[in-house]
Amino acid sequence: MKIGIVCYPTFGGSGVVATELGIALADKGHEIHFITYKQPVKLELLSHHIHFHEVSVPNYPLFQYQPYELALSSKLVNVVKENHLDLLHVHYAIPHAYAGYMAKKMLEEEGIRIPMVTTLHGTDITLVGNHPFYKPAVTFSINKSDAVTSVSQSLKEDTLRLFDVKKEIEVVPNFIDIEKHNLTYSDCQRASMAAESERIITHVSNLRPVKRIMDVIEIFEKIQQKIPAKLIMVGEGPEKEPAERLCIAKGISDKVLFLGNSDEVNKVLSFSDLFLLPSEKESFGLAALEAMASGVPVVSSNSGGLPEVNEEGVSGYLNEIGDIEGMAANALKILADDQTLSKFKLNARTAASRFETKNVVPLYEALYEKTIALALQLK
Ligand code: GMT
Repeated sequence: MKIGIVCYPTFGGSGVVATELGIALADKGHEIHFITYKQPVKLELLSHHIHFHEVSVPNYPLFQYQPYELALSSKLVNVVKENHLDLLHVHYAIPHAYAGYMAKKMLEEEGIRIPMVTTLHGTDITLVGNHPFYKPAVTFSINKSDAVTSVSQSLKEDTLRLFDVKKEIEVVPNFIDIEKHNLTYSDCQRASMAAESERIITHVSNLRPVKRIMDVIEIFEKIQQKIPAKLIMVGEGPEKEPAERLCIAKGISDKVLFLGNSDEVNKVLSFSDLFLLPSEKESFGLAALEAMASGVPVVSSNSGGLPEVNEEGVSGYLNEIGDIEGMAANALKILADDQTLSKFKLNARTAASRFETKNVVPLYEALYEKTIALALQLK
């Protein structure tokens, strides 16, 4: 199949999933066209199966806001026509599903019918899309998609609760290439982060308020009062500075390393002992799955789709949002002794294997085939 993938190219769950999906589909012989404003961060290599089409928005002083949707829908029309695409798969409803629908309508005028699959990722539904300024357009573009998927059962339920959606929503979970998480580390790499006697706790995110970064710091503060430990914070975002200030105020800044955005998350995970994800909302928690795939147990909140990923008492523990005491106590249970920690590490990897690429990508392929066949019938 010839598939156009529309996504955000930046660090962040939906862009990573879309990119990994494109790479996995290209490995299976499909022709993949990424259409976005920058080459996706995880897309290192272009090949004869993988193409990248950049959407540029010319800057015109009349506009206070440059019209990205307009540029994207025009680009989609051209890419679909020039490359004879069979299907568009848009990740994150805003504004991708909307621009995709406009492109479909323009193409129909020329007798070209292309089906569109929309994947809902989380904040496009629970945070941003739900805002009254966007809601009518998001509802419209979900209902006008030829097929809709969500990354968890929880997100499907949120979508049906928050929007007047008439389309069937199929749950296709996020996925992971376990082999890429088979990394080993040298003593010297670990030693650059922590002493041998210290446990390494890690958090990876875009450091936005929804991730409850201050909870991460407070949970860690309690852990390090009981056992020697270091906290590694990976990512950039608005909560970074307040978190750094909190570490200074608490007198623990020598135990917390802020690494910024990193291409070496898997390396950091390979020597981590515990992952913290106390988010306010998390439709799936790809970061938790990546940690588990690296054999790192997870202490998380029980929000959204996290209970579908992190298995209570097996790959880690789940607490109510904001339960700092509970999360610290559960972290200490896991880190208590080497034997318990090893058991949780092993379990985390086994639990992650439920989401292996080879089990999930065929679900998308089957959906594409069904959607294309339906579109052909309607011709
Ligand atoms: O985690 C983020 O805030 C980034 C965001 C995104 O859309 O890039 O992540 C969402 O999509 C990920 C991939 O499907 C999910 O794993 C995250 O749970 C989800 N984030 C939220 O729901 C807050």
